[in-house]
Amino acid sequence: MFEKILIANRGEIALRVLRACRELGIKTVAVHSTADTEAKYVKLADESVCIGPPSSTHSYLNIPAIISAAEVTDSQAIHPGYGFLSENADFAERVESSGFVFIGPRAETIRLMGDKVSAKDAMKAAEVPCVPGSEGALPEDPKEIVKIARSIGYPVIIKAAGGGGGRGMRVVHTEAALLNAVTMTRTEAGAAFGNPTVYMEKFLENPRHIEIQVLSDQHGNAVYLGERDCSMQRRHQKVIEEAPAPDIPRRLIARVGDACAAACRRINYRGAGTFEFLYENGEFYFIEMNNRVQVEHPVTEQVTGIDIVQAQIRIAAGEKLWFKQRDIEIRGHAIECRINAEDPFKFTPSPGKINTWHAPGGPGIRVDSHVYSGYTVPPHYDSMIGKIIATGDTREQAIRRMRIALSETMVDGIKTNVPLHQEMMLDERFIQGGTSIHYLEEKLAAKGK
Ligand code: MV4
Repeated sequence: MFEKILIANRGEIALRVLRACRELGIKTVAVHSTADTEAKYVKLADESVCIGPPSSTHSYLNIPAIISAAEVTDSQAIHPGYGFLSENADFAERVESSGFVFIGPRAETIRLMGDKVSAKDAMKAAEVPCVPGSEGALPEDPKEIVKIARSIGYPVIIKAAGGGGGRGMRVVHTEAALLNAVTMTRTEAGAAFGNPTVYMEKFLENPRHIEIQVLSDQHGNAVYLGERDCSMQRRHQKVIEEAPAPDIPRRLIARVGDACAAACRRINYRGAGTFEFLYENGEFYFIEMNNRVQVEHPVTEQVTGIDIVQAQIRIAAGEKLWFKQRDIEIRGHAIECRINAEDPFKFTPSPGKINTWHAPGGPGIRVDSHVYSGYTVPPHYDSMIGKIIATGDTREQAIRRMRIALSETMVDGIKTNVPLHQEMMLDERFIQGGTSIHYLEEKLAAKGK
């Protein structure tokens, strides 16, 4: 096992990784910008290194500074968390060529999955169900493009190979709008991702976002840890996640989960990963794969009892998976509310000093947050200040516990989205479960009228 790990991230996930390291008896190095010098997780780490000014470009995205920090502290491995450099193949490569272990997939895998066309090709070859669409990238010939769209049937969606997470896509409803949309998406993709390649899919009008968590070791073993429902989102930012997904037959999950684990074995995947699917009319359609630990990983941990961050570390250190698929049981139900420093209904960021922070507690409540009374939320980064995860025997119990937890949560000094979550936990359609990816935005739009 590693003796010392450098955590190349900040905020709640830096603290989450730190806790995993401590439980495994591994020393930690926190790297931080000058805006995070006073952060509690920086003090909790065994060592800390300042890697630059507040702007993430010059600190948390500063590859040479992070590699130097690993060198001067004699770290053996680097955990990238989520966001920042976590899915940067060049970073993973530089980490490994400098003699450190990157806690994540091989650079080659990150590159494969970063290109959504090659990711989909790989998944198709592995028999993971995909959205019907073009065979790989769209050709140049306009006649061919029209033909492909006709064979798929409108509406279609044009997506950038270099995009993902909702960036670089355009929905097309008619043949008249097709070629212009392809040209525009190509131009934007070239500018945004340095890659004008686009592909086409059938546009699914009202799907749910269901994702499968996997773990895959370096010895050919892979398992899936069930699914998460992340349909409750606004502008591609998830707001509430849960596990298991309401009302999806377990045999369907088992079928798609087995396909994901098989795909991991086939591509020799290393570490934790997430297969993102759209789910509509009882069918799963693969869209993208994420190569990192995700914000919402705790709901899976709560219902499986498996510590995903510790698993990432143990797999990176070369351990064999210590359990089999048949050992994994989904028990109870977990719901996560992301707590953001923002106006609860206007969504404008609300950084600043938190005068009072009272975290909730009690049966089934987990709080993953790095903030405390007196902490100042810097304006330079993501507005998420933590996550409340409520677990119960049933979904109803998890919702009841979340309502109580939200009522106990006191944040004074900045605005948070706690009132939005309180409203959601009383929302009839949420309580019913199984809403589509459009539900929250439609609800907010209706309220605005
Ligand atoms: C789609 C889609 C409908 N049909 N693809 C958006 C994020 C990116 N990961 C893929 N996205 C979508 N791809 C087809 N063929 C609808 C979306 C989409 C979406 C997906 C997941 C969660 C939220 C979303 C919000 C809007 C659109």
